[in-house]
Amino acid sequence: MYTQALNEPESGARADLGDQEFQARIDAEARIEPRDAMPAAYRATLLRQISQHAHSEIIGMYPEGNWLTRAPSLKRKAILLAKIQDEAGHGLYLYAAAETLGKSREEMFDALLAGRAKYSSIFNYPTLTWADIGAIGWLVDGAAIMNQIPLCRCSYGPYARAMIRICKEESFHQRQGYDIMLTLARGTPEQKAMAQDALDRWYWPCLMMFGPSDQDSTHSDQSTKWKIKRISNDALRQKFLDAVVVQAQYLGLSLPDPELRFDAESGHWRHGPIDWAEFRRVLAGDGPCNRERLAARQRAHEEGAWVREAAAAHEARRAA
Ligand code: FAQ
Repeated sequence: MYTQALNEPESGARADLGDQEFQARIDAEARIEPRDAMPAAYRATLLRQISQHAHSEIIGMYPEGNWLTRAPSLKRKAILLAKIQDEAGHGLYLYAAAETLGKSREEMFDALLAGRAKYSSIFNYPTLTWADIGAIGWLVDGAAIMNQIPLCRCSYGPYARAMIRICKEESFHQRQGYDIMLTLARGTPEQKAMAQDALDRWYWPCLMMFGPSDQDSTHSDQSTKWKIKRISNDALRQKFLDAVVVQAQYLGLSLPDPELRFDAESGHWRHGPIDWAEFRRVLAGDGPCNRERLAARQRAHEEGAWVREAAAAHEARRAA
């Protein structure tokens, strides 16, 4: 049985599509729009992924926000401020895209604040030095772009369209991070050591960002059939690694992966074993900063209550 979108379908939209007919539309590369009929499971999968993605953008502001007051120059501070504001915007586009599937923003916020919703594992790691801001831009935004470019062709229209602008902004984020790393790597021996230390700490968590390996990924098969996912977790991780190895070489930094090797037959770099136990621990809420991130978000929500109340009062007065 299919659920209807929140609103009645516009004339012409069919609520009675069968599974095969829906799949045929997907196979023909049709864009699914909010008022179209869709299987309940397709709607639920999108809501899960898009809301997790939105939460990631919002929680993702915290590790970088930690360095806003300590950026090494006015220029670096202005760039970092703009980047963090972009992340807030990405969260808002994504919440708006998720709302078109029939879930309210308040419900999504509640799930995040109550610790029921997931967000990307990567944002549960600490930013110990300024070089971490470089590593986040270079590697975390680099991984995010790798994952998000294929999402611009996702079968669900509002998500795909949101991703186009997000990817453009992520490219600037990636470049600013690499620029910080380049400056540090070409700086004093202490600065270069700081860049190396940041790379050492962010490399493995970034490889984990792409999600479990394909054989352990619960949603990949169905999401690929529905053209929500276009490239598998492992294939994206591979593309990321191939890019990062060359970029690290240019920086004169080494990857903390003793088993890293070039496979001449396939033309790809191969990483050593990923510590999936650590990944599962972070997902279960026991990463280095899970509690801190959630507490910061809860505090911000409480402290922002007066803004929501003022906006509601203004709207009520305007309507009257
Ligand atoms: N962290 O079956 P799969 C950014 C969960 S945005 C936490 O493979 P799926 C911008 C997964 O949810 C970064 N959980 O799942 C920025 C599922 O759990 P569930 C976020 C993870 O959905 C930069 C279970 O494991 N990007 O960085 C993770 O097919 C700098 C099984 O996994 C997106 O969200 C993880 N890393 O594939 C901001 C992109 N990986 O729901 C600030 C959109 C997996 O059954 C500063 N999302 N899980 O309870 C996606 O592409 C997909 O959802 C994947 C996972 C690829 C993340």
